[in-house]
Amino acid sequence: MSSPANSAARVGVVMGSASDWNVMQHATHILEQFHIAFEARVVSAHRMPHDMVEYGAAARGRGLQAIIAGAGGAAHLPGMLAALTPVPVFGVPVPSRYLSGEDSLLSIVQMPKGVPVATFAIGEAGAANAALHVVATLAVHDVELARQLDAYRAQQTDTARAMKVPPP
Ligand code: RP5
Repeated sequence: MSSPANSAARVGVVMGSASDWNVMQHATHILEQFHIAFEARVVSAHRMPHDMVEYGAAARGRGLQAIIAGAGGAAHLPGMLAALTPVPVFGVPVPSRYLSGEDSLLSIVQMPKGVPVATFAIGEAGAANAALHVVATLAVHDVELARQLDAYRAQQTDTARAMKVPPP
């Protein structure tokens, strides 16, 4: 994993708690696969609000091109970061203990007009897809990354075509 303050990072992967890591690591695995420099750290909206403000305010100046933010429950982190920076924020609802992440999803997706958060599915698929969406966004201006994304999709198609049912 990249260090907490990686000056070369293009993407910030932040989460409300270390307990979110099991889900959020699915985003960092994708970024690693595509060789995109990232930093990963805990930035809790509720337990360290001043750090969150600092992180959001500094994001553009530090050269971050995207922020993937995961949180569970009253998941304010993605929306607050989106309020603090023009850098695009990709929100991942982390499954919560009592409401299975539906609370996280609604907290992240229901942003007021003017401050968007691109919101993904609850859990691992959402974390991976958030990173893939970052890859697709960066690939618009990066031919090599676009080639890698095509290869990733082609591989996925081959895997699906090779599937047999019932599974062995
Ligand atoms: C949120 O509260 C975090 O994003 C996490 O999903 C949830 C629970 O945090 P812990 O109590 O496990 O630290 O802020």
